Amino acid sequence: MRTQVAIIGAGPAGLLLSRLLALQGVDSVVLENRSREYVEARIRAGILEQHTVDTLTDAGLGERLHREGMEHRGIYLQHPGTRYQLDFPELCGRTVWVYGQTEVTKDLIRAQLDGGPPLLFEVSDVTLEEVDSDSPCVRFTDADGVAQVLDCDVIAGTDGFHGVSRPVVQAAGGHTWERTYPYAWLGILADAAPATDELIYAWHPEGFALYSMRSPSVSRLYLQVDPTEKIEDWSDDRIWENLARRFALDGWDINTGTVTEKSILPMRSFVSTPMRRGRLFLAGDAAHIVPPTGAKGLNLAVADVTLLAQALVRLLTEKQTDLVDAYSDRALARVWRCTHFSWFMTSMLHTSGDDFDAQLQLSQLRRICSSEAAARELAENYTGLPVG
Ligand code: RFL
Ligand code: PHB
Repeated sequence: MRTQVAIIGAGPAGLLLSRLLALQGVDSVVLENRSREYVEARIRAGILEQHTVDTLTDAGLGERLHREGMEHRGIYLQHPGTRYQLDFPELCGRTVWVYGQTEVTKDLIRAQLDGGPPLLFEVSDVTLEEVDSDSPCVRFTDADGVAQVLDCDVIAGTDGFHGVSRPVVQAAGGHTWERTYPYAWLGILADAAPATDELIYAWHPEGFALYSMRSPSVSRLYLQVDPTEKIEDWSDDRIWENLARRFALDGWDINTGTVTEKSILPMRSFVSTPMRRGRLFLAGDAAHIVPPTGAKGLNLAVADVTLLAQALVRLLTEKQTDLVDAYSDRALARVWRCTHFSWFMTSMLHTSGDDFDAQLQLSQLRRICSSEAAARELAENYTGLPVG
């Protein structure tokens, strides 16, 4: 088998890269170790920045997004007794969209299987070879158990945090930074109409809570919990009681409903540099992880592959290396901005039990709710800074 770009991993980064390359006449093959059903069922991010929506729309993937997605003009920041609305268009001229990563992935897979480049599910034993040469290759076992070799010009490592690509880059030298936070999120999906028109980020002495949604009839809610908590110890009643307490506001009530999914997610920041070794390029969670408080993970993956697609088109069709040479530094500038913003939102909203920390957090929240400059800084970062 031969292709121009071998793409490892069919998450949003790999699938969108394949699509962007195809639109520019560059061919690729996507290799995914899980099944289509598994990939389409994973519940993850829910907020798309304006640039993500624009990128998907320009790539011909905006039809269902614009029909079923919900444009949000802001968020609420809450601390006991106060719920304050940040108006994004007024503060920075941009909005965000609520449209689940699951739906983005389904749209991308459908487009790929409908006449797009090859996408192979359930491959195993993926190994990357000769990445320092101009003709690397990928060895793998296909879904029928047959050993295959995929020769290519470039490999894109879009195989997420636990993939095989990042270790290959790091083996040639590099650096990683990591911060593990002393809290986790307990997330639920519920058949309940959201009791809010926009997301609520709530500070509470018992811990952070986030009110999000997937549709007019499905809510997505999160509670800060200790990372050692076991999901079996959280009955639905206990979860709803905690949510009701942390979001409490006079004259307002949460909407409860059947819980259809619940899990506990660890939170960490992680950055791996460089994002390139020879003809192997990393993008998305393969190179970096952010805690979800800033809603940045999926959007960063889209920003990476937007830059990478431009760079690879220039390399493979114009034989110019300037953009691939600049890729890692350009991508990392945005990665660090989003890493900072995600850390900032996480640090401002999660309680540690320390009263001094709590007073600083409340002071910061009051500042954002009373200063247009402080609110604008949050709005610009939340809605996404320009890619480039
Ligand atoms: P993905 O989505 O992890 O996709 C990587 C793909 O590579 C496959 N893979 C391999 N394929 C072939 N060979 C191998 N050896 C392979 N190893 C792995 C995997 O099966 C997978 O299909 O990475 P990508 O494309 O970079 O996309 C990044 C986003 O998925 C991620 O940043 C966000 O979902 C992060 N994230 C969240 N972000 C938010 O902004 N808000 C959220 O609420 C939110 N919740 C989450 C999340 C990430 C989670 N993970 C990774 C555990 C909740 C969870 C549970
Ligand atoms: C979500 O809807 O899953 C979501 C929204 C905003 C965040 C994190 C997760 O900051």
